[in-house]
Amino acid sequence: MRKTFILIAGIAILAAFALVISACGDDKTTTTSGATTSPAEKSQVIDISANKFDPAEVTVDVGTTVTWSNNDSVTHTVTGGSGAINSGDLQSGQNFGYTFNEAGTFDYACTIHPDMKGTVIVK
Ligand SMILES: [Cu+2]
Repeated sequence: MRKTFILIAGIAILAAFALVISACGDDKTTTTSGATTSPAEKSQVIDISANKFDPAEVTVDVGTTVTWSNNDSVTHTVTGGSGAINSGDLQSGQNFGYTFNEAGTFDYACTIHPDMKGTVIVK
């Protein structure tokens, strides 16, 4: 009678052990799959509305693509960077993208509204 009880207790302990080990195994699998990440693309959006670039000044990493989005009701341009950046006429609803592959400070403006100015700092 007593031996049977010890045997049952032993089996119960072994079963509990097996459960803990399998639970640990599950955790490990979840952690491994959760750690998988894809590299983030570098991008920055600048909104154009109410005759303003918003934000007017941005700091980005080398290789970042900056996209200007004309959400205004009138045509603007994104012109500067010593001529490197030139969107031409950007109609309402149009976007213009430029990838900055060199570090530096790039000032730009709208040729239609010279008061509209912005700066992209690339580091
Ligand atoms: Cu403009």
